[in-house]
Amino acid sequence: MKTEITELLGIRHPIIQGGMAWVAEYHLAAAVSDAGGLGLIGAASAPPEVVREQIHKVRELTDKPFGVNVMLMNPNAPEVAKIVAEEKIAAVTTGAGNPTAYIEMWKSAGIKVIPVVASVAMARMMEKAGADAVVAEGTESGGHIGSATTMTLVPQVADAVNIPVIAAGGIADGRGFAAAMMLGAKAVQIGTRFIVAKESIVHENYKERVIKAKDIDSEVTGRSTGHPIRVLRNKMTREYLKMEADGVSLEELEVLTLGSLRKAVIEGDVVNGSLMAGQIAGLVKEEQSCKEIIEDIMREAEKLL
Ligand code: TUI
Repeated sequence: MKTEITELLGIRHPIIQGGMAWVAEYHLAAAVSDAGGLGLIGAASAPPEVVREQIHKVRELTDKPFGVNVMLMNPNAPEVAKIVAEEKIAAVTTGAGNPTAYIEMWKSAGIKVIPVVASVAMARMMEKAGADAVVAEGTESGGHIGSATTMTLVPQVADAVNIPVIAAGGIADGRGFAAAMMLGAKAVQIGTRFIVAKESIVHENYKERVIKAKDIDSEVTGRSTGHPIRVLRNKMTREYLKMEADGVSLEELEVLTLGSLRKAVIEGDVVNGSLMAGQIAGLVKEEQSCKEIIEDIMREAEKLL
């Protein structure tokens, strides 16, 4: 399927991978790109030199285009942004902030710039700042979220900007893909279904929680802190939400979440860890290769469209 996004990025299928912290490392990024999507390294809070190593490792595994997601709340973001420019990767996506300060540097390195936005105002601002496309990410997504749903956000962003829009949040199969196209998107960003990919290094316990998740197993922690995070319900979320309701301090809440994503992804601690996943986890039923996932979605979507 050819769209403005496949043309912009030089990829076969209009599917980009979410820049998931800890999850989106080089094995997953290379596998998604090799399968014809756009794979991404999620820089998250990794030290800048680790991001450079990850970029080099993707290049050893594939000659296809790939990107890096720069998480702007990371204190190291300025250094990561510089490394990304030096490495002249194909595309950058950004999350959890405003990337305006870096856009010129990335564009002059020939990098396609695709900020993730959660509002029409931010999408407009990014178009003015020179972005090549935007990801409109609905509140169904896992991790750090805005408040508008994918169904309401995508058509409003598509009407507001002249650059192509990529839909994210709640999409995991060909039906979701086709619906996103109907809303005006030119590609989709998928996270949760790739957590359980064969090439994903996520601990088996975490993958099992995603595969066994039901429609109502999604929870949002941290609404009171201004940094809402969508995860699957467990002991950590029950304790967190109780402490939040009791009005405990930000510092105490932070102690509970600090390192909790690493605990889940690497150690497989699905009791105390942070199981970031989107609301669509209930639809994700099996571990498949990235190639199988992408081809499944495209086959179903092409039939529907
Ligand atoms: O960034 C994400 N999702 C994420 S980042 C992440 S790592 C993390 N861990 C703990 C605390 C915070 C982050 C896990 N998941 N998605 C993209 C996204 N960006 N969603 C919403 C936004 C966003 C929010 C505000 C984008 C721009 C924005 O603008 C604020 C401003 O500075 O004007």
